[in-house]
Amino acid sequence: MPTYEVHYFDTSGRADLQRMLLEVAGASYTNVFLNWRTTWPTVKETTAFGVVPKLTVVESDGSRKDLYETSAIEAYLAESLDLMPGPTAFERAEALSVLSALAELEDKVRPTLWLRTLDERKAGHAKYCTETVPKYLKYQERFVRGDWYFGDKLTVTDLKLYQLYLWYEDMYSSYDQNPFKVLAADFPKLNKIIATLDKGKAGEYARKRRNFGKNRWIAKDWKFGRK
Ligand SMILES: N[C@@H](CCC(=O)N[C@@H](CS)C(=O)NCC(=O)O)C(=O)O
Repeated sequence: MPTYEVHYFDTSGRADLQRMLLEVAGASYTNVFLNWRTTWPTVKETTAFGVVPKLTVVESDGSRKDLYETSAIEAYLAESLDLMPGPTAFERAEALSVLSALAELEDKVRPTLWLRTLDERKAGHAKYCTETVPKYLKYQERFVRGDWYFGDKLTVTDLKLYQLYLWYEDMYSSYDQNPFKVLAADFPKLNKIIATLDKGKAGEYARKRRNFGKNRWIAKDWKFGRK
């Protein structure tokens, strides 16, 4: 069994699902934290595309290889840790399609995070929660084929959904506005997946090893900030 290193900043961000996959599969991994001002400028020049996360795979003979780009790392870990559906390449590609659609929904909120005034951010988040999220989740709810997205097997798609839910908890729980909860009646299958994961290893990861306490949501300002 290889071991893994997740190279990223000391926040959940784009490494969240990768760490969750490793935790749920019981794989051995370490977080290698980068510091934006001290280590990152030098490390940046050593990376494939100038950005992280980077996943380092350390084989049992000590050899190492590096993988970049969030979606590629997630797909690789899902394959390697038996968190892809099957039995054919088609179902695996379907899983990637679910990940792509959920990542698109996640990306839709990013511009709002950088809006300059409090009123702009509040309005941006309100529109996102009430208009954008329901539009996307309607189709996600239809896709679910059993207790999990792909029937009776837990896959990376379920964990991606849970990771998105956790991000909404970070941002919206202090105002009781997590759309998964506000719109619970519209998304029973999605909420069932979330509730099941919350009780298991993914929930334990979320409660004990996900929040590094540095980059936190500042509710009164509707934005993330450093401690
Ligand atoms: N397309 C990349 C984007 C990664 C990305 O934007 N990473 C940010 C942190 S979330 C980063 O490395 N920023 C540092 C920089 O741009 O110098 C992916 O999906 O992994």
